[in-house]
Amino acid sequence: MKTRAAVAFAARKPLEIVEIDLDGPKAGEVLVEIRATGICHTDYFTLSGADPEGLFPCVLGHEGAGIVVDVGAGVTSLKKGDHVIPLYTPECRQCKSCLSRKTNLCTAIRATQGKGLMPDGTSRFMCDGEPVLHYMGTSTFSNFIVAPEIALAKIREDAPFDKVCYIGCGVTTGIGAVIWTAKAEVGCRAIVFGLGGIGLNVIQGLRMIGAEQIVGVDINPGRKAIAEKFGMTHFVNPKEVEGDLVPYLVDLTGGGADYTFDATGNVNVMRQALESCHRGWGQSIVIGVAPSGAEISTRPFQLVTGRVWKGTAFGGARGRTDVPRIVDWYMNGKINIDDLITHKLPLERINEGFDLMHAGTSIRSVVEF
Ligand code: NAD
Ligand code: AHE
Ligand code: ZN
Repeated sequence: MKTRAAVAFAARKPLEIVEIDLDGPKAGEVLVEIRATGICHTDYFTLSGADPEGLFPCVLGHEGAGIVVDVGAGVTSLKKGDHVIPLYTPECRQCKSCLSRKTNLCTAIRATQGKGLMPDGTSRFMCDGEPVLHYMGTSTFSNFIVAPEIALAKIREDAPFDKVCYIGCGVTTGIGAVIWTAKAEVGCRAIVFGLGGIGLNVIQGLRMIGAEQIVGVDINPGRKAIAEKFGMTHFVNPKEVEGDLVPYLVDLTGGGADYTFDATGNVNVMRQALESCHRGWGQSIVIGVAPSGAEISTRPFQLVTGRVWKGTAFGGARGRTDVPRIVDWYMNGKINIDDLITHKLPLERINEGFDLMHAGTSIRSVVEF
């Protein structure tokens, strides 16, 4: 069949909207019509050429929602007409990682996924007779995709695609980093570095669990008002702080934060986040994705004196289990997604979504098919 898609033919080039070929689902796979997709900073990161796993040509996008159109042989948990959110972190419930209950990082298909291929080692996308690669196992910048059954979360049918697509990455990552990775508790003090599509969901998660103090740090003063709406108690613009940022934040949080979160992808900020933690117990959660070759550093003394550095992927969420619950939270009014979706675009204007992200004008742009 044919599908309309925004194809990344090469790094650092605008996406091109073209009709490409899509093979039907093989055994264990599902054909999905994507109805809406968000644009995450990670899509830009890969398009920029900074991603060691970035391969071209490919169809980017990993924050989508849609409807099952067809299923391949052996698929039992999904049927035509089901509403789904594709998962870049699948949940097979059988691999060593899933069975460990210690991580959400299912390893069932990670090797082929990282090469832009389906689990059988081939691509379902073709353009002019040449293969086009998948991305993160999702490729939601295509109107139709094929994805493994284990990489699709079935969601309720009354949830609007143009909102819950954001649960495919940003919402789950931010809220999950607080509740599943940090396991932050009522009354804690926290600092969130980077108040974009992820950081604002960290703030929302911190408000949900009853944090006492929620400090937001961003170089874009335009983030202050929206972050306050989501629960931020103190805003810090590093450009307006005289002297070092870390002692300023340690002082502001009464000796350091119980939890800090990096949602910038900047390794210098990650160091500031670790060093702003409270001596003896503070935990710093790395969410941001950093370019190929970038490394984090600190004095080992920071760890010797009890600070903990942790990372999180997809907020520690087990997608098929947790994503439908987060959709319920949205539908029951427990979380706010609407105010974070600042722009809606047709597929033809998807490149504007990247421009808006750069300019710091958007929180999330959503493309509707
Ligand atoms: P975004 O562009 O919407 O937001 C980034 C924010 O960081 C912006 O508000 C920007 O002004 C701010 N910022 C930039 N430099 C800063 C600095 N030096 N100090 C303070 N603030 C600064 O991006 P996003 O979609 O929110 O993604 C944030 C990061 O999280 C990216 O690196 C992305 O790749 C990563 N990410 C990781 C996961 C995961 O599972 N670990 C999931 C989604 C996104
Ligand atoms: N390919 C990159 C790493 C990118 C990365 O860390 N991705 C996150 C999700 S970002 C979503 O916006 C993730 O889930 N990581 C775990 C995994 O298995 O990829 C690189 O540096 O090679
Ligand atoms: Zn993302």
